[in-house]
Amino acid sequence: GPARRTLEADAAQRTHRRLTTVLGARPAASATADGKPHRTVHDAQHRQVLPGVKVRGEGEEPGQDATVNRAYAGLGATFELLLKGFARDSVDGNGLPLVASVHYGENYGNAFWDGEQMVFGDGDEIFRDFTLPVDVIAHELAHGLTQYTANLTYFGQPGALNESVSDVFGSLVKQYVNDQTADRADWLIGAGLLTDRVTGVALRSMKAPGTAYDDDVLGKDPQPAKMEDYVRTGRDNGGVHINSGIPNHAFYLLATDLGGKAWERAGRIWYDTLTGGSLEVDASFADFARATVAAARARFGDGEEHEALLKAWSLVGVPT
Ligand code: ASN
Ligand code: ZN
Repeated sequence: GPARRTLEADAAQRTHRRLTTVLGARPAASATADGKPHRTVHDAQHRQVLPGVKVRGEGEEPGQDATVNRAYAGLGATFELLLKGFARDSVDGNGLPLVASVHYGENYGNAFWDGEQMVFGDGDEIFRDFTLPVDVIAHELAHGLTQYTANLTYFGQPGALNESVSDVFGSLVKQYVNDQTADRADWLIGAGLLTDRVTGVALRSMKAPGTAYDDDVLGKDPQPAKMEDYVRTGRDNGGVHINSGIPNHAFYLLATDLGGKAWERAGRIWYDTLTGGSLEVDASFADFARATVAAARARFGDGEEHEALLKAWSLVGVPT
């Protein structure tokens, strides 16, 4: 059959990634730090050259291209959750303009954050247009949030945490735009992205990692939900899109145990952990779990959040 497909970073993406480390003092106020989004969407016109032709700027009316309009709206939704949910002005906390390029490459079956902007392909025989699921848009933008905060190294456990944080904020943005409580959310990442040639419902499931697809071309969803099933591999940057299932499931367990809007308490604990400055760039799952416990205590005291959090990490086999 056809070669197995994955969502690993490809060579083009590695070339594009220009990771910067942002350390030290809070940046000075910038002209764009005004509590409003500053979005620009470009059309790469099926070439692999960035950013491409500017097609929609902030405040401009929607045009005819639904992909452009979805990217613009997805950037806006992510900006809004950061601002309203966490009082953060854009991904850098300082009004960073949000830039996306759509129609990247020919039959390009992926989307990515290149260190400076988001990039979306139109898909192929396996994946549809990557702007279709708002959680995928938010996932890519959340890579920017992580870059500007904990800057988790994209390999092994810190890499899987980097991936998981993007899934968490991706899912939270979807729940926020749908005004959904944790019990009503589907906890899928990329629902509606797979074409009808693939047997599956999404890219990943935070509720039931390992069950999103099972298909001749894609193979079976390889995600574990707990430490005893942790996958040791050199592929996919040491399994960053695989082992992210473990912290993803811990977040799901916490959010559904607490109930209500997931961004208000579970999401706040993850946000505080990511932005609090105590995480090392090479944090392990256990380091991250302990940092969430400290963040929960600082934010909510020793109440039900703390108890639910210890239970969630214990259920996935990560020590706190
Ligand atoms: N879409 C993938 C992601 O955001 C691309 C990558 O970075 N491997 O994780
Ligand atoms: Zn990612």
